[in-house]
Amino acid sequence: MRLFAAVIPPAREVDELGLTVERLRSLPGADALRWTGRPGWHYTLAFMGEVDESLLPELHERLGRAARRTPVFPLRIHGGGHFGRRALWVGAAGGLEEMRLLAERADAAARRSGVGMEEHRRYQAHLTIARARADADMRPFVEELDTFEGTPWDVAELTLVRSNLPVSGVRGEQPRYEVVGSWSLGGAG
Ligand code: 2AM
Repeated sequence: MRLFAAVIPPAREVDELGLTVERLRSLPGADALRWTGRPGWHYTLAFMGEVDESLLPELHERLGRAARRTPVFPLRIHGGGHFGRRALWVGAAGGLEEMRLLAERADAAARRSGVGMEEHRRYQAHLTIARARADADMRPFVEELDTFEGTPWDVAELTLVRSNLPVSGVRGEQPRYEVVGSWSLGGAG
């Protein structure tokens, strides 16, 4: 199964972001983008790709340990950016150092469980809100996001998500995400 570890923002913060994304979708050029589905909004910590089921018990154990070793930290949705001319995302602010640590620990947990992880890119906390099929000018959207500042929350869980890729062949259909595990961070209730 195709898996990744993530931080999932709470409903209230997702609602706030939803209002801003609605506004972005009314800007010129928005129709050329494929907007990601709000139920799937997440900050990826570590993308694992296809993971053999036999690795799951150890993976769960190690992710639990990675979570416990990382203290609860504050986070808020903040600003935005783009990767090339194809991906538009919102960023984060607050406990970015703790978030990077959690991402490294999730990556190490997967690696040590036998998951073939890709080489690290520099960790950049981002939540993808739209992708472009062809090169697009993301700047007007990023400018609009510049002043976006979400309500802070405490990140208290590391979540393991399964991504079910669309099988319909319908253009633009989104993957279906399913939470398959979650672990409390250190000190979380
Ligand atoms: P993205 O949002 O920047 O596309 C599920 O696919 C999640 O894992 C997405 O948030 C995606 O990041 C992230 N991811 C990281 N590396 C990936 C890869 N090689 N293939 C697909 N998704 C990847």
